[in-house]
Amino acid sequence: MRDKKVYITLLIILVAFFVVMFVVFGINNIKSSKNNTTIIVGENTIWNYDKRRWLNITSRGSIDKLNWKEYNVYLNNEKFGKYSLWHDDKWYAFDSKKNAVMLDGNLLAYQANFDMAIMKTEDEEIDDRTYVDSVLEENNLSLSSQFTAAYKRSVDFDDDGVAEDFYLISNAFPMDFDPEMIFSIVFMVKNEKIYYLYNDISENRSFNGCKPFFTTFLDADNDKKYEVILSCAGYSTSTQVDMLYKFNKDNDAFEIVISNQ
Ligand SMILES: [Ca+2]
Ligand SMILES: [Ca+2]
Repeated sequence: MRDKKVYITLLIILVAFFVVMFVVFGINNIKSSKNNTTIIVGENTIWNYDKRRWLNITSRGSIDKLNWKEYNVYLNNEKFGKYSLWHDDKWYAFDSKKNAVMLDGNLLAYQANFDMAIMKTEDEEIDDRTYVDSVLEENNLSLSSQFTAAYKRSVDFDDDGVAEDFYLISNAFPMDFDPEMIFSIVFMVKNEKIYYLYNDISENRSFNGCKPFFTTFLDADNDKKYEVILSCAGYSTSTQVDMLYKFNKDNDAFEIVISNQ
């Protein structure tokens, strides 16, 4: 009799445990699987996220379906407002009275069934060259290399209350010097460890290479973990590459979730 009571109690505890687990994790899972968004990056990239999958939208028919919808528009990482967008050879914006509005700056726009967390960050000067020098050295590049872009952004990317530094160095498209190698390197430093995002090094064939820039730090899929959109412009502006990176904890490394190339 006593044994039976113990079994029943254990069974009740077990059932209660599974019910709680389902309520906590199941509901969160169902909620997050319903997140969907369309993100526009510059003139060359449209990403769609639905049912946990990212897709590039490239066909004319699919792009036409996005026309005249209202988007949350950001320019140079600053909130610009809600505007209808229309795409022809590039994106055009219109206010609620269908008056044309100038899009002057790096465009990021999204439409989503959630409020996207987009971090406000700014390029900062690199005052301490320790990590830049160690990255140059590690990639067999001269420590006296000149740059055409060199800055960092401080972002609490993993939300632990301490900012990580994202460095960007490049000598792509040099005008007044003639390096042997053209390089563009982007990396994060956390706890004195270097994590590469982008590392492109090639011989100087004049105006080859791609100059990277941070488009934005954001939580694109609303899973409460930040991603970063890194873009890269070739000498001719039609060749912009846009890449969405997330940090893969299992591999302890950044990985590209989706890219337009
Ligand atoms: Ca942090
Ligand atoms: Ca995320």
